[in-house]
Amino acid sequence: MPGEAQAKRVYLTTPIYYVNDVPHLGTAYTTIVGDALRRYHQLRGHEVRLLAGTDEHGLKLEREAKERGLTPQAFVDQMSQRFRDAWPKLLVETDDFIRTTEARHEALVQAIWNRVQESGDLQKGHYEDWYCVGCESFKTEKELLAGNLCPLHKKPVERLKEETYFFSLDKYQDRLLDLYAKSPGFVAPESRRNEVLSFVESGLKPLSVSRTSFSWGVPVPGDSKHVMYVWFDALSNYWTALGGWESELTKRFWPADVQAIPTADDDPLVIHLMGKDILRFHAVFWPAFLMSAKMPLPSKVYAHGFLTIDGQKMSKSLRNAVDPLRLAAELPGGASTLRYHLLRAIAFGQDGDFDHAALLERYNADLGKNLGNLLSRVLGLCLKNTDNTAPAFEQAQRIELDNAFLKDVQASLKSAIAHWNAIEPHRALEATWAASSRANLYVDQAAPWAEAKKGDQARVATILSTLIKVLEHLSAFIAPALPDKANDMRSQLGLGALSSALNTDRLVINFEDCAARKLGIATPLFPTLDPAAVAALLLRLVPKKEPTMSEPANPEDAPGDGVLAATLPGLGPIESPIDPPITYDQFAATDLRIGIVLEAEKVPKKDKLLRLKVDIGEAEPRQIVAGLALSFAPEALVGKRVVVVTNLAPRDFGKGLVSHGMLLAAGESNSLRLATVDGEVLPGTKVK
Ligand code: ME8
Repeated sequence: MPGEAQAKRVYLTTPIYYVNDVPHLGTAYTTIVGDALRRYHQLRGHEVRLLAGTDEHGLKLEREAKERGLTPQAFVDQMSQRFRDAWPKLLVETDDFIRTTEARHEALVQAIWNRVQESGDLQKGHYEDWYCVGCESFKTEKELLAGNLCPLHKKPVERLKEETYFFSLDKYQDRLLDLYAKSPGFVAPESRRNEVLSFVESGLKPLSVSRTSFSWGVPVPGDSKHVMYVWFDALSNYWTALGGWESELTKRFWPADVQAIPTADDDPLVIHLMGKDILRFHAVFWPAFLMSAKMPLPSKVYAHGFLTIDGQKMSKSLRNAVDPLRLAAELPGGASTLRYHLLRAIAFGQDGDFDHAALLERYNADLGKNLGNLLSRVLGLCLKNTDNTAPAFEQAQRIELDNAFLKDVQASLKSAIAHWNAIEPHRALEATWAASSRANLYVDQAAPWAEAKKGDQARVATILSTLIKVLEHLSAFIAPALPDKANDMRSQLGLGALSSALNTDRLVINFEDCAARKLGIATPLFPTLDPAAVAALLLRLVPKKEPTMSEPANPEDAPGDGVLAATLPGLGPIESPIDPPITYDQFAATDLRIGIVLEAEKVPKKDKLLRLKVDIGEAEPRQIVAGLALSFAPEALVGKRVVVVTNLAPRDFGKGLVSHGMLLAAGESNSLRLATVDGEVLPGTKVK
């Protein structure tokens, strides 16, 4: 029913990502979900807007720029561009991309600040607490891990003491609780809502919202000693990007109702998407800032789970991140395959482990053998039986078998729509693929080849036109996840590319009319990969585990072999070709530091391993698990200066034994010699 859709307005936002590193699969995930939802709403004829952007202020970025010898502005300019360039490669279309260093943003954040001040909610004072620069957030003692480590970044927090403006967050406790009660869908999913409720119920304290110890931020109006706390600045982007109070976009996309409870069908929905790590900022601080500034609230904050690798959060700082652009470039089916896997394999809202092998399995099963095969089979049958034409038919010709099939497909597609509406992409795709599986079953049940053999051309035409009709629907229903493949499929079905138009629902389910139509040229949409191709692709895609001192992947790879051993006295040269050249930047990506071994002990039941505590100039010594036991008595290592690779992803040896770095050494595993320096260099000093 094309008339059914009221021009619902939906404003979707992704987090604006920190530009201290390049996009990774985690940041791509939220962005892809945002894009899929945007495409879904477009197909429904809704007016939709997707905002992405970059978060460019704060201590973390100021420090990062300094380390690279760049001004903060030059650094963020470079890095923001990487994000802007990345998303289209993942078939993400955004309507705007905001940078917090843009004048359009800064001026409006200051205007919001002024309104908060006018409400009497900002007081100057002094603050002292622990701060995680990675999170750009204060931490209570209770939240920290042993050794004063941030639970998320596993890095030491810093003690901060400075003059600050406090925002009266406590004043908004009751209004926030009222909001969660009156608008139960404001925080989603449900499990996260409870988490937010208990945080707010446990009592809110004034929040420090300005900093004086660095200057890379939006200046506080009227007090140039202070810059705004990066989260005050960052959260405001969702609103500043629309252009301020008077702009047309604000009027169309930001609710007018201060309580954020959509009352009319025509009210816009504002949906903030994010990971669970930053829910509190969005569900507590942001609405409180808006309440104070007497501005309307968003409709929903939806926090999804983490993508993990081997059970650990995938993140820039833990250095275990997967590069989505490389995956999109290497995978059969390109970015669409990656998008489909992420949207389908991870239950939106929950954590999900990312696994390359599972991705390829899913490609073969769902895309190749299910949907791709359905399309090829039906087009093949049409080529053979109906002169590559989708035959016209009359409803009356359908028999019970056909009607039962269409009833099931309709139920699945309706369920897909309900799941897209509920922001459950995994379920929406599951339902869509249920329709595809059902169609494959129908091909077998209806057996058009048998009808052709009997010479019943009319029956063959009915079966094939019924299947073509279902394929047409599938080509639209897969589009939010696989936009380019949806159009390839349509072209094979003899249809034009999908277009969206306001108030026109392209996901209407209607199997009735079917005029005869010439079909396109059939080519496999998702050619399946044979086991050898899967193995070869995995070899290319899966990051090789760094060979560590502790457990080389095979004895030939023992660290040091062929590198320094040739120069060791008593050992002849070892045959090992020099690796291919790398650029200076690739070399510089390895953070090598001088460390001093403080403790060393054997690891029970592991002949080769020693567990070391190494001082590399951090607040706490690092634990490093190294394969040195055949070469050194533990006590012989204590006090030694060593060269440590400090930015390797942590390696888990099981039973809680995690190594946070690697030592450099040369030689055979039973006669290793440690790389060291020839003087009293301080721990933490970079090795260049
Ligand atoms: O927090 N799995 O930026 P950020 C799933 N600038 N999603 C992940 C992920 C993972 N392993 N890792 C990151 C910031 N993400 C602030 C936001 S908004 C006003 C300011 C995604 O670069 C997820 O959406 O650290 C998470 O919330 C976000 O990236 C954090 O990005």
